[in-house]
Amino acid sequence: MATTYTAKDITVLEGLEPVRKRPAMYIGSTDVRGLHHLVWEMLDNSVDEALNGYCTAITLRLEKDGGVTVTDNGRGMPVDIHPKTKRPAIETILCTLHAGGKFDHTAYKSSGGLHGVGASVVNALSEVLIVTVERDGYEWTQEFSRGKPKGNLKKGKPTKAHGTSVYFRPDPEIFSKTIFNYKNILDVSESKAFLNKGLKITIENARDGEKPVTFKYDNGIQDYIKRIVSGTVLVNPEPFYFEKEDDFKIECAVHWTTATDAEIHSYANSINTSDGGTHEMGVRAGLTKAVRAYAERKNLIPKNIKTIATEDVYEGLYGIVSVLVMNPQFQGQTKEKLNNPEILSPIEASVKNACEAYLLGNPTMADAVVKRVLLAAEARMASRAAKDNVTRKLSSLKLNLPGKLADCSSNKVDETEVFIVEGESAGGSAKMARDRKTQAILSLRGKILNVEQVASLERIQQNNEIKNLLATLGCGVGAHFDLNKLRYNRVILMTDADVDGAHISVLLLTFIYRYMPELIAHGHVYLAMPPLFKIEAGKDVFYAMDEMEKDKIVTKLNNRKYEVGRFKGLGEMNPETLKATTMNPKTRTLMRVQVLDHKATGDVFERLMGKDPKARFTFIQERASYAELDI
Ligand code: 28G
Repeated sequence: MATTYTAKDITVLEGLEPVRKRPAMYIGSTDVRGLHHLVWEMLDNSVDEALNGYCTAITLRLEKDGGVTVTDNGRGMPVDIHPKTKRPAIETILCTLHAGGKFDHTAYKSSGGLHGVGASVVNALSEVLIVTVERDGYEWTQEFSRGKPKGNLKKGKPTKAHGTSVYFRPDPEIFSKTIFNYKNILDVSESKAFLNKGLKITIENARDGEKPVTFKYDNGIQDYIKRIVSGTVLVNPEPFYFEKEDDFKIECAVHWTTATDAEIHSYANSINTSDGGTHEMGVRAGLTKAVRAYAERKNLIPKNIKTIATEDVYEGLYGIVSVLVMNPQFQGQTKEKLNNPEILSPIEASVKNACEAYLLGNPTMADAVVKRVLLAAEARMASRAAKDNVTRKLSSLKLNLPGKLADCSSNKVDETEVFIVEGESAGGSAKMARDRKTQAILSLRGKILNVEQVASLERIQQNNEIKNLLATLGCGVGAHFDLNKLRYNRVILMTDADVDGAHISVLLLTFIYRYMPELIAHGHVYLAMPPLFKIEAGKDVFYAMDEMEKDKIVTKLNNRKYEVGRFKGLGEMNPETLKATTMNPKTRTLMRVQVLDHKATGDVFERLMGKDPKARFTFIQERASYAELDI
């Protein structure tokens, strides 16, 4: 293997005193976590050699004396004499802070954040460190204590091999605890093996007398994803796998499962980026675009689903993203987020292309994936509808509802209704008679506009009663009408069973018919049918909606003595009677307003609400005597 690297490429910075003075600044803490950073640092140095294609095997050995030995078969730390320091490169690497080659940017390195502190930090914080290098035909050794050389670099026996081996024993003056966690070391080592396909990592544990464990995964992250999804139901039995290297290297493997949660494990230069970052974002966006494009191309999206969202594609998705970048930018409190903006759109574009090709090439799996994604989209829409119900309730807390509205308490639009009543006393009775949970009362107490005589919607909307009505219904008006925002399932006009009552009903119906016709078309508008007569025969009480009904009842009473009373208005009825006759869904009669003939209806309204008051009233009286006041 040709090595053109020489000692003059090293940038010398400073000594190791600062590291021993403030260890936490370099390794995060001096507890067990910090202790393990020493191991990760060494392991990462070896992995770096592997990332750059010079190392195929790493051994990590827990020693009986509490130390650790990390060995790799890479190029070996350079041993030539540095022209400035006149010391061997290896000594400079281990005894100077931030010592690094000038050509760093041409190689991948796992260094970044806490991990990037260098072998010198490990040296500074170890009571003993012995480095053995095989390179340039010989074995070389040097020993250190607490960051200082115990002697010069020694040239040993000749060897054709190459590699680096570092034994270190953490300094008990620095660390509160110096016992390594074997299980933790196994786990981290295995993930490094998964992320570097073909790399052999062996863990020996002489300390506890365990058998060596070797990790080697020739299919890298594809083996890793298999492990992660084992035990779940797969939607695509073969993962989507993608790999590409130009300015940087990207590799990802993805399974869709029937699980409702999701996990993307992301790594940058073999370091776990648990907070994600630009690599993960690029993959997510690429997958979404690919699934969307495929589903659109194959016409698989039903009408009720507006669009496939990123979150739909993400549901049940298990994936691994691994990137290698020259200059990783780690961000965030714990440096566990990758922030290299330049990789985002190339990743998105290439993942999109590759995933779309994967879907097109595997139609059976692709259709299963699309089905899974559409299911998530449906669930999302259903939960949004449920949320809207809550929002409705919340919006009533915002006090933008009229004071004249006594709202109901239910969040479920489907079970609710609003009674529009006219007048103070009617409103009072209705409030007492209602079921608070499902029935709301809006009392209109001012002059209701005759909209047929007012030119613009703008002017109509300035009318206070209309304003209150619009705020109560919530569904907007005219071009802004949105039936989904209707706050009640039934809008019930409840006016006195007399000429004035009918007049108000017609005014309201005109407004609704002109400016929110969908409300009628979808069957949301009703007329309440309060009784006009009360017939008492001894203990029996009967109610009649009109003359005809009254006559029927009276005839049936034969020769019994009876008395007929006439309600002047809703306000006159006691709440119990109002409830039983007009409001209780179990005992009342409602009339649903329907438009059967638009042309005829328009004419009727014009006649009703036009300039000729005489024509208007005759019509109402005529019609009011019939039970069917459909328009
Ligand atoms: C055994 C414990 C951990 C290592 C190497 C190989 C080279 C090296 C190490 O160079 C200067 C700084 C970063 C590149 C590089 C050898 C180039 C040519 C190396 C290790 C230059 C140090 N020949 N293997 N350092 N680097 N293994 N394992 O530490 O930019 S450290």
